[in-house]
Amino acid sequence: LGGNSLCIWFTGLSGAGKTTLAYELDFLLHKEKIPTTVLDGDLIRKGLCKDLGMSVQDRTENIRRTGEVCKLFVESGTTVITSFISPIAKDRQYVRSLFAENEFLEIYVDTPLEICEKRDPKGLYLSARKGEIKNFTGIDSPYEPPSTPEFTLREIRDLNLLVQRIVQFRNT
Ligand code: ADX
Repeated sequence: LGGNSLCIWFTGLSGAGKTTLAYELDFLLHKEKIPTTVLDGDLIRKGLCKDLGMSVQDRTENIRRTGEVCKLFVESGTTVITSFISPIAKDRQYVRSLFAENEFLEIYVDTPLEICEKRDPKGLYLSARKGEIKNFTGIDSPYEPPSTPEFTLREIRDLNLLVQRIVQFRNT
């Protein structure tokens, strides 16, 4: 097939669009004959990480475990696309450190809090504002934006350019 397998790491607030983008990218890379899989925080937290909550320490462990799983996928020849808030910069840095420079891509889904909160697809922001959920990212728990992500997506919904650049990146 040519090209190395990648870890493509989406980060951003809840409701930013990470999961939607991850599955769209998965579909488009499949069309390019690149073997891929998606790891989504909501699903990982139902299985592998079901013992973890939303404290900063538990989020760190969630990201650490997920990073190790990503490493296994990449080693076995599958490009892995993740969708986790992953709010803490040093946790994302840890995952990055598991990979070679040409294997890891951080994609910041830079949707402003106001828009995420307006979308509120799961009603969680409303609950957080009412104080029913504690430690909600962006409300009473931190989000540290990436300082040098490989890509930043703001209002982009046309992923074809991103796909082209990922295909190029694979061949570096
Ligand atoms: S992370 O911080 O550890 O990376 P992860 O992406 O796995 O988070 O899970 C985030 C998802 O958990 C959100 O999309 C949301 O559905 C749900 N969730 C539940 N409680 C919280 C909370 N306190 N803060 C953020 N998301 C929460």
